[in-house]
Amino acid sequence: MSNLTSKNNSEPYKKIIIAGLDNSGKSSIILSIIGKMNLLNYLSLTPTIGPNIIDFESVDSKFNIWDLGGQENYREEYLENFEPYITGCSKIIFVIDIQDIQRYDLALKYLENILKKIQQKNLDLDISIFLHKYDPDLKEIHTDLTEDSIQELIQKVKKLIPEGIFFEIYKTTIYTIFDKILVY
Ligand SMILES: Nc1nc2c(ncn2[C@@H]2O[C@H](COP(=O)(O)OP(=O)(O)OP(=O)(O)O)[C@@H](O)[C@H]2O)c(=O)[nH]1
Ligand SMILES: [Mg+2]
Repeated sequence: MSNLTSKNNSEPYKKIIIAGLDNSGKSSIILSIIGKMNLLNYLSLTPTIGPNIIDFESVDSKFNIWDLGGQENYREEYLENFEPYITGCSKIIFVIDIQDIQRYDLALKYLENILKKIQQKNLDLDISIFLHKYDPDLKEIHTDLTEDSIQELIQKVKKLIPEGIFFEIYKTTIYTIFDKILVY
C-alpha cells in the first residue's frame, strides 16, 4: 500500500489512528474499509513498516488513516514520542486479535499505554475497539475461546478506558466482507 498525499482540496481530512499488536489484522481492516477487497490485496500484505498513512475519500468525508505497524520495536518508538501521532486525531481504532489468546495481556498493556498518552494530553477523540478475526466459525476452530473468556476480555478493555472517553467495542472479521457488530 503506498502513501498517498492528495491534499489538493481544502476540505479537512479526519485523522484516524489504527493501532494494535503485529499480525492483529490492521492493514487487512483498512483494505476492507477503503473497499480494496480483492483476495490478492489481502494475500499480498506484509508486516507494516512503522506508520503508513493512507488517504481515503468516502462519499461525504475524507480521511487520513494512520496504520501503525505493530511490531514491538515500532510500538516502543510510537510510545516514546506519541505527539505526532495523536495530534489532530479524531478517532483511534484499537485492534485485538481475538484468536491470539496468549497475547491478550500484551495487547491490553499496549492499549493502556496509548490511553495514558491520550489522558496526558486531554484530547477530544473517541475510541473503537475491534475484537478482530471474529470469524464465523471462530468457536469451532478455537474451542478454548468461550463466551465467558470473551466477556472477560471485554470487561478488561472497559476497565482500561478512562471516564469521559467515548468508546465502542466491535466484533470484526474480514471473512464476511467485513462484519462489524456493536457489542457495547
Ligand atoms: N482469520 C482471520 N485472519 C485475518 C483476519 N484479518 C486479517 N487476517 C490475517 O492476519 C494476518 C495479519 O494481517 P495484517 O493485516 O497484515 O496485520 P497487521 O495488524 O497489519 O500487522 P502489522 O503490520 O505487522 O502490524 C494476515 O495473514 C491476514 O490475512 C480475519 O478477520 N480473520
Ligand atoms: Mg500492517
